[in-house]
Amino acid sequence: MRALIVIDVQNDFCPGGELAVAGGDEIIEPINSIMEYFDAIILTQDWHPPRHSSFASSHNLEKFSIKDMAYGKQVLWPDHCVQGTSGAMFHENLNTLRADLVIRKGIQLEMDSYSAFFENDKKTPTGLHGYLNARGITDLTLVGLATDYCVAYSALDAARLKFNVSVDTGLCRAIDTDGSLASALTEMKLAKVDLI
Ligand code: VGL
Ligand code: ZN
Repeated sequence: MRALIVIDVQNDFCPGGELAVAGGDEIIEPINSIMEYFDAIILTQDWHPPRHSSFASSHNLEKFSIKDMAYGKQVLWPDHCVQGTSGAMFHENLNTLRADLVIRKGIQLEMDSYSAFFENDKKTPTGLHGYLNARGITDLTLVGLATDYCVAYSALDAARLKFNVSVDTGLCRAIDTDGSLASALTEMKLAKVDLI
C-alpha cells in the first residue's frame, strides 16, 4: 500500500504568505494530478498557537536566528501558520477532497514540529506512524513545502521507521537558509531516501 504525503501546502508558505517559499504555488497542480496513483493521501498542516516558541517575535529576536531550546537548536521564524488564520489554510488550489487524513503539527506552544512523525524533540509522536501501520501502508512518497525543513525531517523519520521513502524533489520547494537545502539533500541520500 502506497501513500502520498503532502507537506504543508498552506498559504503562508506560498508567494504572498508570511514565510513564503519561492515557487511554492507551482507544485500544486502537479501534486493534484498524481493523487490518483496512491492508495491513501495524507496532508500535513503547520498549525501553531499565537506566540508560538518557534516565532522570533515571541523572543524579541531576529528572524532566522537560532535559539537553544530544551530539545535542541531551533530556527526562529516569522510568525506563520497561526491556528485559524488564512495563512494557515491550505492553498485554495490544493485538492483537499481526496485527503484520508490531515495531520496538524507544531500545536504545542513550547515545541516546534517539522516532521509529520515526531515533534522536534524527536520523541513526541504525532500519531502518523500508528495510522500508517494500521492501514498497512509500507511505501511513502513525500512532496510539498519546504524541502529542507518539513519535507526532509519527515522523510528522515520515515526512513528511520523503516518505510520505503521517496521524495519527489520536483514537487517540493525549499526555504534554503544558510545551506539548509544542500545539507538536507545529503542527509536524505545517506538515509537511503529515494530522491526523484
Ligand atoms: C516549515 C519552517 C517552519 C515547513 C514549517 O513546513 O517546512 N518550515 N514551519
Ligand atoms: Zn512552522
